[in-house]
Amino acid sequence: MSEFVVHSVPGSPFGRAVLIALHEKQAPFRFAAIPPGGTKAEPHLSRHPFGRVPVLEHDGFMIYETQAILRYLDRVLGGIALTPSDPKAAGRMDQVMNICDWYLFQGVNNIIGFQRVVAPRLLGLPTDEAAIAAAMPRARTVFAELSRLLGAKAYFTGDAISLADILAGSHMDFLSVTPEWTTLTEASPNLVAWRARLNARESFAATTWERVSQLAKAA
Ligand SMILES: N[C@@H](CCC(=O)N[C@@H](CS)C(=O)NCC(=O)O)C(=O)O
Repeated sequence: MSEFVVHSVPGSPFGRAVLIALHEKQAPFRFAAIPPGGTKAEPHLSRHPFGRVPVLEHDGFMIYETQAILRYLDRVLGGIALTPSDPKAAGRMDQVMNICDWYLFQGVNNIIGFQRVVAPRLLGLPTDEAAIAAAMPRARTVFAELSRLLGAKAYFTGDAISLADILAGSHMDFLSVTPEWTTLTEASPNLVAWRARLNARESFAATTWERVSQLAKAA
């Protein structure tokens, strides 16, 4: 099997989802850290013209967009299946992944996560409390809907982890360090238990921001 190279930055929830999938598949990979400011410059723009992460390189094949990468990995790698065979469960998986891209990231994580974590920690910028307050109604809707879709199940599609849990779990874990997490999960203890279930997995433990930073330093 040719080498899997993940071009990303430590801390990126999208990048982490790819690393989690590789761990779930027990596939070796190399983490190629992009230096600060490097996402909007060459050589990264040749990999990803929109200047974002992650990008996966495999066997001369370069692919970006996290959902596409996750599905590619699930197709080319053996081991644990990360897509349910039942069409309804697979449909639910796809739905949750799109909720992650369109509603959980856009307008929630890219505001609350950015203002609480990225701005102060990485950019030395003050937190814009008004932006966070404005994002809360949408965040409440997203959390309520994810809680409803999860229901009493262990994972979004049933008893087994799927790509939906990997993508949603990565974003939710990023948000869990913000003070808003407690407010947002007050009415959804199932999401809190689900996150604990995910964090107990080796794939999540091995891909925390700290662990990926260590990987980046060692590369
Ligand atoms: N639709 C893209 C979104 C990727 C994305 O927005 N990644 C963020 C980091 S989590 C990013 O690259 N931000 C711009 C930057 O870091 O310069 C995907 O699914 O891969």
